[in-house]
Formats: sequence, C-alpha cells, structure tokens
Amino acid sequence: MSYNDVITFVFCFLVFDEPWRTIKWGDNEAALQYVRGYKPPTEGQLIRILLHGPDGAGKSSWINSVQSVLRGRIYRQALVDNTSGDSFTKEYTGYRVKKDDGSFYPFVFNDIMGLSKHGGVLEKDIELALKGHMKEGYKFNPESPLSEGDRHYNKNPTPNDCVHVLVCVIPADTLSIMSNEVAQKFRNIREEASRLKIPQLAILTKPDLAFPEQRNVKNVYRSRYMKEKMEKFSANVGIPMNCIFPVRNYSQETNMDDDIDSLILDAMKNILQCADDFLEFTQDQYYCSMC
Ligand SMILES: Nc1nc2c(ncn2[C@@H]2O[C@H](COP(=O)(O)OP(=O)(O)O)[C@@H](O)[C@H]2O)c(=O)[nH]1
Ligand SMILES: [Mg+2]
Repeated sequence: MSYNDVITFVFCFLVFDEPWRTIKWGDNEAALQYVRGYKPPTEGQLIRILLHGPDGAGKSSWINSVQSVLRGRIYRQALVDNTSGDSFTKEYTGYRVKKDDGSFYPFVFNDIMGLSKHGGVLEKDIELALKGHMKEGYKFNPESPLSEGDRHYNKNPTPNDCVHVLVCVIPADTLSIMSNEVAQKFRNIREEASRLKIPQLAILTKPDLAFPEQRNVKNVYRSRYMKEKMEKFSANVGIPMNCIFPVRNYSQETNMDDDIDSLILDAMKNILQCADDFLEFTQDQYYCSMC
C-alpha cells in the first residue's frame, strides 16, 4: 500500500458518505435576495450584530466576507490582521454595508477586541456593549472596563444601540486547544446575553486550515472531524448545533466563489432570522428598559 493509499483511506474514513446538513451549494439567489432585501420588523430599526471571539479568529474577515458577497466583489473594509499577537481591533467600531444606490443595509457589525486567556476584552465591556452603553470609538482597556463617566458611555441607549444578535467567531483549526479559561469566558458572556434574551450564534472560521479535505469547501458538512469539533464546542459552550455555522472567509482569494458564498449567506440569513425572532418576541421598550 502506497503512502497516498493510506492517506486516501484515512480521509475516506473521516468523511461521511452523505452530508449531515444540507445546503444549496452555489445556488445562492434566494439567500442573496433574502439578505439584500432584508427589512427589520419596524421602520428605522437597525440590527446590531456583535462579533466576539479570540484574536485572529476571523471577525474582521467575516465582516469583509459578508460585504464581498453582497457587493459581488472582494471587499476589504474592516482591517484584517495577518500577524499573530495582540488584537488589532482595539476600538469599538461599527461597520455598515453600502448598497449599490448609496444607502446602507439595515444592519451593523461591531467587531470587538479579541477574547483571550490573558487580557483581551473584559467581560464587563461585552455586557455594556450588549446593553448599548458603549459608543463607537471607545478604545478598549484590558485593565478596566468602560465607566459611566467616560465620554464613550451611552447613558440612554436607544433600541438601535442595543445588540440584537451575539455571534461568537471561533477558528476551527485551533478549536481543540481552546483553554478552559476562554471557554469559561464564553459561557459567562453567553449567560449575560441569555439574561437579556439576546440570541446567540457561532461561526466556525478557517475550516480549510482545520483538515486537508476541507480545502474543498463543499466537504464542510461531510467531515467527521468538523462535526465532532462542532459537537464538542456546542457541549462546552452551550450553543446548540443548529446555531453553529462553519464559514470559509475570503482570506486569500481575489475572486468570488459561489460555494464560499453559500456558507456565508447561510450564516448571515440565520443571523438576521434570529434578530427578527428576537425583535418579534421582545418589545423594544421592555428590552431597553433592562439596559
Ligand atoms: N485560511 C483562512 N484564513 C482565514 C479565514 N478567516 C480569516 N482568516 C485569516 O486569519 C487572519 C486573522 O483574521 P482577522 O479577520 O484579522 O481576525 P480577527 O482578529 O478575529 O478580526 C487573517 O490573516 C485572515 O486572512 C478563513 O476562513 N480561512
Ligand atoms: Mg479584527
């Protein structure tokens, strides 16, 4: 048996015959129309999507990837850090996606400084951001959270300032080495979001780096490795499997790819549906009186 035969055998073993989750690969028209035509339940409502996760997880890349899909070309607005080390996103910044007519989509992404074992964003800061107390432009301080006296503290958050969906961004390739401390931080943040009834999803980035067969993005729901990682993560952090979406971000591509788009749109569609459910379920008045 040659080396290649052994590798093939191992890969066959690791891949399901049938995908365990179905998705319409490359047939993106309906999902694209949904996201492009999305309107929040009330006029003037802005859907705030807060992304949090470890440094280098691909949060900024995800924002760029969504913009790329919606604009039909590779987009690079949110600064992507391709060096390891300290988090590059040190300021609380909101990113909106422009439509062709110059107006904006009714959602905004907030990319928050990474979550790590030592330092990283403080849980208190995430709580304040969830409640809409954090103004854009706030520079994170790993030593102390935003205080009421700070000029970036929003005393009276409106429904547009509050977070409507919390999205954990996790790299699939380093999932197994996530420390207990980081997992505990995730759980604490999740608890706070649950208390505020804010829906939570997770996106699992870098499937292409997690295992070689993932280089074909269509294998993402056929990989036993990936499913096992998602199940472990789900059990560890408490996010149900149907709220976890593997996505391949546009990182080295210079051209769009229909299959990569399919994963991004599937995740984005679910994020917006969660926001809708949340807004329908919770009266804004009541929600913001909790802020
Ligand atoms: N191969 C691959 N690289 C990715 C993916 N997503 C992000 N990256 C790369 O990971 C690095 C960190 O990404 P970045 O978006 O800055 O992470 P952030 O710190 O969470 O905002 C960059 O070099 C990205 O190009 C992905 O799905 N696949
Ligand atoms: Mg970033």
